[in-house]
Amino acid sequence: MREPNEAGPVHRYDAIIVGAGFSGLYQLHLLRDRLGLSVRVLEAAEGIGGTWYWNRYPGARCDSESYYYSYSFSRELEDEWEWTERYPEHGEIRRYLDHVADRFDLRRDIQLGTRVAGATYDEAANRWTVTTEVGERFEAQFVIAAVGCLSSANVPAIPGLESFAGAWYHTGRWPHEGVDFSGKRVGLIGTGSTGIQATPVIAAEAAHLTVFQRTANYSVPARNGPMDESFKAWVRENSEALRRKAREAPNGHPFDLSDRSALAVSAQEREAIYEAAWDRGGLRFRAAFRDIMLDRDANETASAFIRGKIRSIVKDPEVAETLTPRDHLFATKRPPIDTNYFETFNRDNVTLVDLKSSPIEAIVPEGVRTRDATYPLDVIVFATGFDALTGPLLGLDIRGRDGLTLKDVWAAGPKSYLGLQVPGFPNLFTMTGPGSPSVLTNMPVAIEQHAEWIADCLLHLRERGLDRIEAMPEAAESWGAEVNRAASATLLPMASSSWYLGANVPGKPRVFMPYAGGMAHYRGICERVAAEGYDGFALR
Ligand code: N01
Repeated sequence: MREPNEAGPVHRYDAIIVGAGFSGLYQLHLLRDRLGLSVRVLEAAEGIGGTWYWNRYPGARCDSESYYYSYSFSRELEDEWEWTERYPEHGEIRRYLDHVADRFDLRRDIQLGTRVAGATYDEAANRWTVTTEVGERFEAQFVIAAVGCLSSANVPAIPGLESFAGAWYHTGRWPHEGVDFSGKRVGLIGTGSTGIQATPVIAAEAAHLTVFQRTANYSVPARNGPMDESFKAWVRENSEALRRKAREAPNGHPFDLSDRSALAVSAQEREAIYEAAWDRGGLRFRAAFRDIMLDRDANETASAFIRGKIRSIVKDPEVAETLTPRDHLFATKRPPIDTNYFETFNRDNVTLVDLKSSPIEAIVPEGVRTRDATYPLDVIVFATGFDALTGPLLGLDIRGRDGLTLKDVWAAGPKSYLGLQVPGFPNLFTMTGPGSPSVLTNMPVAIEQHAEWIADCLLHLRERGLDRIEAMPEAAESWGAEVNRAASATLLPMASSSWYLGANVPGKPRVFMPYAGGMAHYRGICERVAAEGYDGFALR
C-alpha cells in the first residue's frame, strides 16, 4: 500500500479508470493509444489481473475456454500467445494479462496498491475528484469504473467466526503463497462454481474435507486437458471465424446453439444428445437444445439427465440424493463445470453436510457447529461467492450531481441506462455494470464491447466540442423495464437463491441484475443508440 499523501498535489487527468483487470487494461489502451487522452488506472491490488489477481484458490480456472477467453482486438496478440489447457488456470490468465500490459506498454499508467475511497462529481467544474484511502486526490473529466462484477468477497456473518482457533480463507482473497492442507481437517462452505472447482483439489490434499452444502447444484464435467497441437492449429486457422461467432452469439461463446427443441425429439434421441454433450463437457451443454433456458419442460429434461448422472456417479445413495438439486432448474443459477466434483464424494476422506436439514448455527473455536453436530476443523474455506455486480461499484462511494450517492439511488436495486451510465452521474461509465449482459456472457466479449463503446463515445464528444454525457432518467427507466422483460422471457429469474438476483447477500434488494436479452442483441442496441446521436443520453 502507498504511503499517506494528504497534503500532496491533485493529479489531473482526462480520465481515471478504476481497476486493472481485463476491462481496465483494454480501456486504458483505447483511451490513451487511440484517443490520446491522459489516463490513470487506479488499482487496489499489488498486481494487475482484477478478479484473477485475487482468485487463486485450489482448482481456480476459467469456465470459458482459453482460446476465446482472451482479447480479440489484436491479431498479433492472438498469434503470439499460446494457451496450454482447454480451460486456463488462474496463473496462466495472470501471465496473459501481464503479457498484455507489457506488450501495450500499459504499466506506466497503472498505479497499483491504490484503493479508491471515493469519487465525487463537481457540477460547476464538470470534473470528478477521485480520492484514495490514503488521501491521494485525482481529478478527471471522466471516470470509468472497471471494477468487475465478482470482486467483492461475501463472507457470511456467521456468529463466532472470530473465535475460530484455526485459519479461515475466502476463495476470492486467496493467499498468494497458497495454503498447505496436508494433514488438515478442512471445512468448505459453499457449492457454487468456486466450491465445485475447489472441492476435488482440496480433498486430494487434506486429511479430511467436510463440504457444507446449502443448495445442491448441477454441474457438468469440464473435460479439461492440454491444448494439443492439432487443436491449436485449428484455432489459429479459424481464429477470425471463431471470434466473429463469439461476437454474434447470445452469450459470447463461439458455439452453435441447436435449433431443435428438447421436446421435439424422442426420449432416446434426447438422451443420446445429452450424452454427447456430457462427454464433450463444458458450458456448451446448455446449447444442446435451443429451449433449455427458455422452456420449463425442455429444461426439466436437461435437469433430469444431470440428476441421473449424479445418481450414477455417487455411490452412496443418501449422499447422491443430498447432492441432487431439486429446488431449481439446471442453469437458472450460473452453472458450474467441474473436474471430478461428484466423484469426490466417493472418497473416504470427504463428508457432505446438508445445511438445508441442519443449518450452521455458529463457528466455534474447534470448528463449525450446525443444528445437529459440531465438525472439528483446522481450516475453513469460504467459497461463499460475491456481492455481485453492485457490490464493487457501491464500494467506491460514488457521489454525483447535487450530492446524490449511488448507494441511495440504488437502495431498491440498481438502475442504469444500458448498464453503462446512471442518471445523476455525468461522465461516469460503469463497465459491464448491472443492466448489461456481463456475467451472462463470456466476459472478454462483453468487456471489449463496452470499452469500445465508451472510447467511441468520448471521441464523439470531443469531435463535437461536447464535454458532458449523462443518461436521462426516462431512458434508465425504460431500460430497467427492458432488463426485466428480457429476464422474464427466460427461466433465469426462477432460481430464487441466485446471485443474479442478489439473493446470496442478506438484505440485498432482489432485482435481476444482468441483461438477459443476449450479447449480440445488446450490442445492436448500443450501436443504434450511438448512431442516433446517443439517444437517451443528454449531451452538453
Ligand atoms: O459463488 P456462488 P462462487 N451459509 O454465489 C453458499 C464466477 N466464477 O464463488 O446457493 C452456507 O455461486 C451458496 O449457497 P446458496 C461464476 O460466475 C467463475 O461459487 O446461496 N452457504 C453457494 O453454494 C460464479 O457463478 C469461475 O444457497 C452459503 C455458495 O456459497 C460466480 O463466480 C470460477 C452461505 C456461493 O456460490 C460466483 O461463484 C468460479 C452461508 N451463509 C466462479 N452464503 C470461472 O471459471 C453463501 N453460501 C470464470
